[in-house]
Amino acid sequence: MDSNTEGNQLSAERSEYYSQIQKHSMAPLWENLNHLLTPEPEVKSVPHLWDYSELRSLLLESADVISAAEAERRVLMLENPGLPGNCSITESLYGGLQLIMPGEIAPAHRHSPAALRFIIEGSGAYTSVNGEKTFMEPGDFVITPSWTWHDHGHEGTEPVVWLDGLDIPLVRVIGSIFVEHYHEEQFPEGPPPGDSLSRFGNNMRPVGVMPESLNSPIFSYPYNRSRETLDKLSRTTELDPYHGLKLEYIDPTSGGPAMPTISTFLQLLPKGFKSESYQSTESLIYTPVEGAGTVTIGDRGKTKTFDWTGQDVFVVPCWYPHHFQTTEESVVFCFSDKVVQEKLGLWRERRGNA
Ligand code: GTQ
Repeated sequence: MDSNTEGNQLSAERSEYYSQIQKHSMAPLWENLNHLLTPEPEVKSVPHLWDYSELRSLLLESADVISAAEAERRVLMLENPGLPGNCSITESLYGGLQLIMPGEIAPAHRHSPAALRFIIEGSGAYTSVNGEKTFMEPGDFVITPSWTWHDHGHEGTEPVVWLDGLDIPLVRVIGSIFVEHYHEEQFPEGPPPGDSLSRFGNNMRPVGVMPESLNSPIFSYPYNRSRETLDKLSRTTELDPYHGLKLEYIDPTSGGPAMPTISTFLQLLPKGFKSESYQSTESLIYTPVEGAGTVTIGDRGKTKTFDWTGQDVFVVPCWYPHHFQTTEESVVFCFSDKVVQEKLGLWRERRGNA
């Protein structure tokens, strides 16, 4: 017998064995070890950019297809092309563009996954969290903590669009998905609009009150304040070669991230800035607010460069090296699963190509 025949026989013997053990819901680790434990992360999601100017009219058309009330949430999910049918923008996170038209109400519900909103266009719409309305302006960052009642409404005159970011894939893999619908269209009005920001958003807090939630008690981080902070700091702060000037949204009562499962950032990249190559294990979803530039994502030989401008959305999957180059002063919002990875001791980064 030559060695080839011997090999074929062996593999026939093995595959017979494999089908035997499969009947008992067992499988050979040795056939899987190499793809199970890889020297470095290998993910299915791929770098991708959604060009807002290209998809905007399609998004607005959804208002002719279905009402917010019927849809419950009229959202076009941003599905990563590497994860078709998965309702995921990355392995751990969900992204979508939600549209609300004047006069509409997206009815009250609550769910175990947490949500963030980053406002893309329009004004006059609000989200109500446990009865506190937050009116939303482009660039505002708004949170809906896990299991809080929320509905959305619109008292203005133009379409309003925001980017939804949720931790659905993460919560789903653990299994802990719950949803409940409120018995009325809207949750009863509670504190006046802006109440949480007044109480907790000015480096002070009401005496005797210590929120016990894992979330920031602030539901809205208005763009004008964050933008002003970036502007002031940019005049006196040395830029980080990898991040430019990058600030994290925090829970002022703990100093930690605003949400327990999603990290959120706003970043200023000056005109003509070229960042150094950077990679980390968090998967990142970006949406530029102002400015324009490019992002190059991937390894030597297998890189993709995307042109971006305000309102686009793009993804940098786990462990993809990437760098930015701007043609204008730019402000970019991003969110990721960094906080989860850090809590589990799994987050890593690599600066430069070393
Ligand atoms: O606004 O509550 O994009 O429940 C997906 C699920 C938005 C929301 C989404 C949701 C919401």
